[in-house]
Amino acid sequence: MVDLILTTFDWVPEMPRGYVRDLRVRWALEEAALPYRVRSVPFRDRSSEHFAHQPFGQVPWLTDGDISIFESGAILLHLGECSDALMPVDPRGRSEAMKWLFAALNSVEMASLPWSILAFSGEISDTPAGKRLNQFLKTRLQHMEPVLAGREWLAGTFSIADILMADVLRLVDRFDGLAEHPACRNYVARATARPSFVKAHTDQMAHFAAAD
Ligand SMILES: N[C@@H](CCC(=O)N[C@@H](CS)C(=O)NCC(=O)O)C(=O)O
Repeated sequence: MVDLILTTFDWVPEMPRGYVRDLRVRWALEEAALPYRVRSVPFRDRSSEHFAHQPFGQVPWLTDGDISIFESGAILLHLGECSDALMPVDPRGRSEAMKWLFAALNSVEMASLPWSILAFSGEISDTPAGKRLNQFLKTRLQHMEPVLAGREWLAGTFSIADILMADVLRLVDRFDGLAEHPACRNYVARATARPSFVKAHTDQMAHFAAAD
């Protein structure tokens, strides 16, 4: 019996396809070869049941038996406990993975997400807010650059930290924000060349296309 059920929207507009955060969870589940099912909830009419699982009315969430988890970082930490393919086994390696997982969300994504929103609307280079966000992101990328130039994966072996960091940087790359940071760009390229990413991405694209 499959206990792991990943919930995402039934449909999203073209623009976010391939970037909806259920992809992080699909990617981790594929890396760990854990069996799972994908369930859809309406994008347009969000029910009280939806808010009971995800208090912001967003996706994804994962149920593991009677445990329901929202926040992609928390879901990946949960899955990291289930599989050595997602977390180093030694305490030092696990601590590295956890630090970098939080760094991806709290230090990089907190700069990259507002940057991406402005980059998408073309307001990065010609508004004061855009220029400030550009500088903010640049300082984060400048510090990631030597880290990623010096190692293949953040915690030694591939882990949930890489799923989050690569997915966060992938969105920056989409708007050409890694042009001056080749180590960050190469890291995204090697992470997204992994068969588990390719499968997760293909499955997400097919899922949303099926609803058109
Ligand atoms: N911090 C949350 C963010 C979730 C999130 O932003 N989900 C997006 C899809 S990627 C969403 O549901 N957007 C619709 C909305 O905010 O109404 C996580 O990492 O799980």
